[in-house]
Amino acid sequence: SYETIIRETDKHGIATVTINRPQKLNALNSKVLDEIKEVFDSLKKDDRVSAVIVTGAGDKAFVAGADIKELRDLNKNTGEEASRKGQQIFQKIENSRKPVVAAVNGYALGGGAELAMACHLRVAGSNAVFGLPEVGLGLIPGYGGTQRLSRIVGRAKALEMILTGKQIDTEQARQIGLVNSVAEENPVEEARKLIQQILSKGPLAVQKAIEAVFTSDKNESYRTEAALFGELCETEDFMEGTAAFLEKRKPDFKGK
Ligand code: CO8
Repeated sequence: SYETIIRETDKHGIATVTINRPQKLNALNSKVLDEIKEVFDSLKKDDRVSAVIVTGAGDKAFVAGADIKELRDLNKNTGEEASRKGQQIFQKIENSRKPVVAAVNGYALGGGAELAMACHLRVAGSNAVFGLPEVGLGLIPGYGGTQRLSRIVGRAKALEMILTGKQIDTEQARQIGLVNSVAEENPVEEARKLIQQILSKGPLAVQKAIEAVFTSDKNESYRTEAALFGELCETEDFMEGTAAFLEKRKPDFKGK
């Protein structure tokens, strides 16, 4: 039983994890992160589960990012720690040897895009929106996004998205390879079809293939991302960026 997550399993052993805070566009507060950790620990141990779909509740958002209200209290140390903690939770998803597919149904921004990128594959509905808006808050992505986006779409496109914070739609995301396939109707059903193709193959080969593909990703770069994220939490720009979001106004950055 979870407060912010719904976990279901179908008769084929495909589990669905739904992030369930629709009134806040499924933003990731500490409770959601803790529950993502718990649910992936339990899915790993559950022999009835062969694959996992991650999606968001409601028809507007997959996940609209880390909860900006909670971000406001961070300083250099707690910012670095929070980033490391989230990175490690998302690493659990990537480290799953059961295939994990994100079914992106609406906004996947900031930490939400990072959550989708930590999944092995991504399927999107026609209303999906991807973006890393952190620079607009005086921040950088802190849940592995600076590393994973480059690996998925290449450094030039990744830098463009990270530096401008611009949002892209489903079709643009498909063109750059951020999305593997587009659902005509329901992205969860499309993810299920993709998973069924995978589950018809040799199960051990699928596990080893995931392990082989991600083997080079365990390096210091995540630690650096977290340290830089922490440094930014000490700046006036960060205070201004997050305050501006919550006050629903444009930020006035001073570069300090
Ligand atoms: N955090 C907290 N609350 C949020 C968030 C969020 N990320 N996104 C939406 N909400 C809330 C809104 O405040 C609003 O609440 P209320 O009704 O109480 O005012 C409710 O959800 C509905 O949102 P809107 O009214 O804003 O809906 P709109 O349709 O007008 O806009 C958007 C939708 C465009 C998605 C808009 O909500 C938005 O821009 N959201 C923020 C997107 C964003 O900047 N995300 C990045 C956050 S930073 C991040 O993810 C960093 C990750 C790394 C962290 C590492 C260490 C901690």
